Amino acid sequence: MPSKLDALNRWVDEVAARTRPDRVHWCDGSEAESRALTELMLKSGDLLELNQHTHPGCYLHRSDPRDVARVEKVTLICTKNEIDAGPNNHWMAPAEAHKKIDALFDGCMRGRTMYVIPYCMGPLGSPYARCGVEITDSPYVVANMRIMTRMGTAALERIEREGRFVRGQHSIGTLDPAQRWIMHFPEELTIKSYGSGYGGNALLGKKCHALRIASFQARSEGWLAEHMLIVGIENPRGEIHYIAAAFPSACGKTNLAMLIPPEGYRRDGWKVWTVGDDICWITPGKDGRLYAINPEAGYFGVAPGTSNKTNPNAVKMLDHDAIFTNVAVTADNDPWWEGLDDRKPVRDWQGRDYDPANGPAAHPNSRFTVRATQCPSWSPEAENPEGVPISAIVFGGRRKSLVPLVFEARDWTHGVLVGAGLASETTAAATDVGVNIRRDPMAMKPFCGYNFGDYFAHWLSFDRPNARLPKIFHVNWFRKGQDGKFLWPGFGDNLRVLEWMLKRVNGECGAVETPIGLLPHAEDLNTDGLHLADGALNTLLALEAEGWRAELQAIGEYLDGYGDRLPQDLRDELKNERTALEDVNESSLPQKKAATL
Ligand code: GTP
Ligand code: SPV
Ligand code: MN
Repeated sequence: MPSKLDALNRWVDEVAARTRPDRVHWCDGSEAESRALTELMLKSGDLLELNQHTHPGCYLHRSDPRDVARVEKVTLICTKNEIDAGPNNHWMAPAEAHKKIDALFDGCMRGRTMYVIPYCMGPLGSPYARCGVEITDSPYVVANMRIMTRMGTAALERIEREGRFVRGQHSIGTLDPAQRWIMHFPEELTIKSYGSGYGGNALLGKKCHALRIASFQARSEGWLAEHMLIVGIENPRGEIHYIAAAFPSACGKTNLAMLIPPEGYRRDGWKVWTVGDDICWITPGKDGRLYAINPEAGYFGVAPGTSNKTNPNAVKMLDHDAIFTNVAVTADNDPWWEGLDDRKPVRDWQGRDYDPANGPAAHPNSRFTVRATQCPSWSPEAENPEGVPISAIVFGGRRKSLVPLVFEARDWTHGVLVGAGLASETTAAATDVGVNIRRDPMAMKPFCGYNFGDYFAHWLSFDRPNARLPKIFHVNWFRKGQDGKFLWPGFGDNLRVLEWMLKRVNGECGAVETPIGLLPHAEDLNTDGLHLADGALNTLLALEAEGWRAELQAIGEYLDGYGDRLPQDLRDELKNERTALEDVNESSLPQKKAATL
């Protein structure tokens, strides 16, 4: 009798015939399998044991030093027509791409085991979840996929029921950067990745499937796959509002998702619930609201900067059963990174004796992998098959000047423009970006599987009769003063800004209308117990008209790059905003007066 697994079995046989592994192992996701894999990796040196008294079940992995982050130039979207991938992506014709990468896959698993990993992105029983199968020759990838996804027998059973899955084929190859490709074939629901064992290049459920392929599918199916955290904010009345926020890589998603409220807020009964820290799939519900699920089951978070001061929940969740990649170690064999505490590392991320002359002890993009449920603020709603209703959508980036702490978009179309104009200083999360500030619409520049022009149109299409859409905001935690220090304390204190947003959502406070959007009245932002520098709040909430005129011009030039795929509504919105801004001079701003009162 034909089974819905026939296609999967055939594909696995084909890949094995090409790559020639010594063995094929189908992952069941069991404890026994995980233990055996850990043993194997400890023997091969893929994993090193960390201090098992302070960190039971924790291991260190050191990557090849040439393989420490995503590489965007070799990350391709291979649609039939180049224009469908858009100017936001690197493109290659599918036939040429398959040929190139298949030649590298030829015989590449000789002497190795080929692992077949069935996985589910999203709660196993959710109608919004989607399955995939990753084939890989890296046991480190298997161990990470086990933490990051619902992997093994249950996922295979769902695939057998549905007969539908995304195909991901991965080999670390020789790890030679000159022979590295991360290719996506959205029209074939297929991913082929060769030559990297690192994070988003190799854990194919994450950026490759849950963003690039999923965003492509989402467009035709009427939903959104976004680079967003999902956090629940519970107020003293016990009401929980969920916020989804898109910040580019290494710009604060994990931190915001698990923030600890400032002391006064804690006393008053505020609580924070973590649903997701990186990826969010959004679908309109029957009631017109947008509902979000986190397709992931773990966090692959940035280590440097994580400490008891900045992110105590993360420190707590990392004291057992975690994989650390490219961090340093202390004399006690504890994992260590810059910003953790004032102990001294003894070995750096490459295993060398620590010498400050060699740079940071932990790689700036060093990471931890840990099960979501280990986070003290983990929300059981992360398992809700229907997802959580979204009250606010937030965009933000790292901007040391110009961009205010927070502003609200006038409406959905304006919000889409605000998202489309998002820009950020670049970070260590990708190695080859090479500019200081780049446009990163909706924080999806490296992750959208199709033309951004079409993507903006898809976003706009959610504004339809009977929709009850969330408000859209823009934030910037990274504004600096003339002394080069951050003006805003950030981290837990960001809850003050989220509280302002929720007041706006509930109609509990007004705002200052400006051409770029609605700015807070200074007195509506709770700064009790904060010690901001003199004039800091004024700067954080001011509209710098001159600078914004240049910013909107830059946004316009950027968006023009999408030619006739750019929706006319966005062009019109930007034009109106620019016209309104022409009439504003710095001294006429009500905001400055409000902020200094
Ligand atoms: P990816 O996992 O790459 O997508 O990163 P992310 O967006 O989850 O960023 P993450 O929360 O890991 O933060 C990245 C870096 O920014 C860390 O070094 C943090 O310590 C720092 N950071 C996060 N939030 C804040 C903030 O509110 N203020 C300041 N100054 N730094 C922050
Ligand atoms: C990011 O860069 O946004 C990450 C890390 O979350 S990776 O999985 O490598 O993409
Ligand atoms: Mn991310």
